[in-house]
Amino acid sequence: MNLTELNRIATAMVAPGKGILAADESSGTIKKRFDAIGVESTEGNRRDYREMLFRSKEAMSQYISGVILYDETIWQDAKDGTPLVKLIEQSGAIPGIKVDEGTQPLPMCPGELVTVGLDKLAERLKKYYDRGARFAKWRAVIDIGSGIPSMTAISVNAHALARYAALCQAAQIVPIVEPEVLMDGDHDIDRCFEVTNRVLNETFQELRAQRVALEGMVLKPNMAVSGKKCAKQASVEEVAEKTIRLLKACVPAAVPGIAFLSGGQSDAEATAHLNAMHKLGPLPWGLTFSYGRALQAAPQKAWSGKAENVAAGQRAFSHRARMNGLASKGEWQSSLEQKAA
Ligand code: 5MM
Repeated sequence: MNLTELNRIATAMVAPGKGILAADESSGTIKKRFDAIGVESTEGNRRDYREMLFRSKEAMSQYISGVILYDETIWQDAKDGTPLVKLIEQSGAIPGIKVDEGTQPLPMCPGELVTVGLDKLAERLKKYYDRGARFAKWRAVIDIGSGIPSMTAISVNAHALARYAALCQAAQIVPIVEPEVLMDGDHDIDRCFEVTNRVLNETFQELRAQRVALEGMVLKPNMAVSGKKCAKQASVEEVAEKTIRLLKACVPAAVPGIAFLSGGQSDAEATAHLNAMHKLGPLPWGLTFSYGRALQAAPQKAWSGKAENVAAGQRAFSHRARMNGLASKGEWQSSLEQKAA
């Protein structure tokens, strides 16, 4: 393992002003997104949509540091025959790959899930590296509800995250470690804080136990937020203050960067929260975005599957990427959104 090189890539992934595009929707998830805009989820339509994003010159060259791909996409070519991975590299961004194989019910723990995909992962990582992937992603899902999460679910998911991260580093690939505490439910922000605290502590304990080099990874956590159905929604300032307090308590300064998931927040909320956190600096790690929905909802709507809308889709993507790029430096203002509208 070349740790200097892993650290160089991890640092580039969280460079100020830039963040990660999570375009690794599995077939089921992208179908849901396409259903919402009335587009059939065929292999060709998925390719055309992602090609539109990766050819968005302004977004990709100025605000996107890396792209997380799904297995289908990493092997696909653009309409002109250029591999989609090459389009990403040519824009100056780093290609990455989602390597988990989704979730399964966790035995003896009703309502809880464990992420799977460790079998043969070493072989798959080698193929992805040869294709150009320089980082990977594995997402664990922790739900908050009555009597859950159990320590069993937190512990087995943390164990799998660390096993994955060690395998990535051995294959010279930077692991994005994503333990997502879901924001579905009616819990308040303090319950989210308490559960995320337990999840992050357990995750770092496992990472250390399995000898993962913290300097060669990126953490992708949820923010401390109120559950979507909670009657009292925390303010932007409270989310920023509690999230930074949580991360400072749990994430060692050796970790080069933290890139948040958006988790179902609106585009504007995800941007405002990241921006507000940068007002609380200096911070010991790079802090940026690795959004899926909060970067793609607007371009999906603008594109709607029509070739004549490609330029509009790219404009919408570039706008959200720019807003989040500014937020990753604490330089975003809500008036910039109104101007664009
Ligand atoms: C883009 O969505 C990713 C893949 O999800 P599925 O495996 O369910 O299709 C997802 O892991 C994503 O990378 C993160 O949750 C961040 O995306 P959001 O939309 O939460 O920012």
